[in-house]
Amino acid sequence: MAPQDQNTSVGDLESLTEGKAPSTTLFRPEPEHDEFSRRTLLKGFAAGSGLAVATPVGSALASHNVTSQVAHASVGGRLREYWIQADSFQHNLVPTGYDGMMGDHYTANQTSFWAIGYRAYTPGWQKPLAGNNDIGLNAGIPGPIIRAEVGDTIRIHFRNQDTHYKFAHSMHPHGVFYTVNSDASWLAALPRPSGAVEVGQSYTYEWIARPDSVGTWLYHDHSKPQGPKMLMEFGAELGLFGMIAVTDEKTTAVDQEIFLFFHDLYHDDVPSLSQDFDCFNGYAFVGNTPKFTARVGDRVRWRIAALGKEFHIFHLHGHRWPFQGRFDDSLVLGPATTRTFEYVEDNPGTWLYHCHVTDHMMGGMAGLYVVTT
Ligand SMILES: [Cu+2]
Repeated sequence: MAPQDQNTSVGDLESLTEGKAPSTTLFRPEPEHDEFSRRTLLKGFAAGSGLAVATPVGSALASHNVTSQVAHASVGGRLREYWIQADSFQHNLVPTGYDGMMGDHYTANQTSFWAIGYRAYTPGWQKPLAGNNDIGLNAGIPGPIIRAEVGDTIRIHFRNQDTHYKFAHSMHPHGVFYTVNSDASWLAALPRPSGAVEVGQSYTYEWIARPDSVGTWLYHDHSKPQGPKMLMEFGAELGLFGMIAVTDEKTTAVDQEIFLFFHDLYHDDVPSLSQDFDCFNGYAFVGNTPKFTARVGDRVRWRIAALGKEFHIFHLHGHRWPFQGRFDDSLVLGPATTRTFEYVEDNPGTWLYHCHVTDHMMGGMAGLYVVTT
C-alpha cells in the first residue's frame, strides 16, 4: 500500500479519526421539524470549533422538492464526514398509481420492487438523518447529496446493510481526487476490499475536492457483477447512486438548487416490475416524480446526472439558459454524464420537464416545475 493512501478498514477507524483534529461533522441530529423556511440560508461553516457546524435547512419535503439556498463562504480544507449505509427496502416507483401525463393507472404490485439505496446516518450508523436541503430527501434513491468546497476532504464511512439481496456493494465517486484504495471498483483479476464491501461489513473511503473537482458529479455502486443476469453495476440499477456538488469561492449563491437524477429499471432485470420504468430521482410519471418550485426573480441552478445504459435529453419547457457558448433548452446526458446550468427565473406557470427521448418520456421521465410570482 502506498504511504499516501489514507484509507482504512473500519478496524483502523478510531485511530484515523483521532489523528485528524479538529473533526468536522457535516450532520447534526434529526431536526425537530421537517418544515423549514424556504429561503433560509445555509450559512457558511463555523471555523475551528471542531464541533458539528453545518446547519441543514430543508423545504417542501412532501412534494419531493429538493431545492436549497446555499451561501458559499470561501473556506475549505475541512473534513466532511458522512456515515452512509446501503439499505434494502421495498420501493414503489409510482406511489399515486397514476401517470399524470398519459392518464394511465397502475397498481402497486406492478410498480414495486426491492430497492437498494444509500442513506446518510448519524455517526456510527445509529439512525437515518431526516431529509433536508443539505443532503436532500435522504430516502434512499437517490442517495444523500454530498457537498464539498475545494480543499475539503470527504470521508465516507460506508456500511453495507443490504439484508435482502445480500450482495457486496461499494461507493465509487466521480470528479473528486482519490487514491486506489478509495476507488471502490470491482475487478475479478484484481480484487480490492474497497470494491466489495460484504453485507454487515464497512469501509472508509476518502475523497478530496480539488480545483478541478468544481461542479456536479455522481457516485454509485461499482461492485461485483450481481443478480440473475450477473450485471455490472446492478446495484446502481436497483438504486445505489447519488450526487456530489463541489463548490469554490467563485460559486455564486442561488435561490433554488435542483438535483435531478435519470435512471432506468428494466423488467428483464427486475421481474417484479410489470414493465421498464424511466425514473427521475427514483420515481416515474408526472405526479410521482419531483415537483420543483421557484419564484420569479429566483436564481435557479440545476444539477442533473444520468447512469445506466441509455442516452437522455433533459428538456425544460418555457426556459433557456447559457450553456457552452450558446443558449440551450435541451441537454444530452449519457451514462455517468452530469450537467450544471442556471438562469434567473422569469416565466411563471406550471411547466413540464422531461426526457425528450419519447420512449423514456412515456416510461416515466416527466415531471412538473412550478413557478410562482
Ligand atoms: Cu431518456
